[in-house]
Amino acid sequence: MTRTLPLFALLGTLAASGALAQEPSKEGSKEPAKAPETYEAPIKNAKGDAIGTLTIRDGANALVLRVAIQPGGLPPGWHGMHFHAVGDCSDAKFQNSKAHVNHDQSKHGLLNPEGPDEGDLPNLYAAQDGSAQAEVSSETPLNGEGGLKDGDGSALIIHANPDDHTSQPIGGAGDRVACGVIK
Ligand SMILES: [Cu+2]
Repeated sequence: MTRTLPLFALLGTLAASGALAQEPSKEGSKEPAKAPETYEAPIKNAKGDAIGTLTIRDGANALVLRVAIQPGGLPPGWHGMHFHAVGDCSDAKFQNSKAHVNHDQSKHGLLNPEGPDEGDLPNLYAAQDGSAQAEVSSETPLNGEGGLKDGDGSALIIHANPDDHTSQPIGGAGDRVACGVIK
């Protein structure tokens, strides 16, 4: 008895410490699974009419942006699309949204060796009827430091022309034709 009792006590201690050691590491290694935050806002043209919707889902690895433009919303063809620095779509030329989100002064362009800036996104293609559907990802977060929902928010801007993804400052994308506030 005097020999077996300490053995049981020892096994019991090991089992208890093993259980204690496992639980915190389980919780600490991964965020508990939860649905990504979803943000939705209208996209408006220069007249202030809603032409579609932007939906952002913000996950641990990437932000996923979905753009849905209704028929008649855009001229057919390719359109540059970027996150601009201020969540203000109140003027007809959308200049209040300022330049691209770009905290580290990178060059513009997904295909530029000195880029991209944080606002850069792939082009959006509008069909013959002026509608468009796209889903793209970005490493720029929705929340937190450097996120799209910073103090003054951000804007999704759709341009008149395609972005060549290399030339400065906006890849030749031209006028700003549609805008959605991200705040
Ligand atoms: Cu732009």
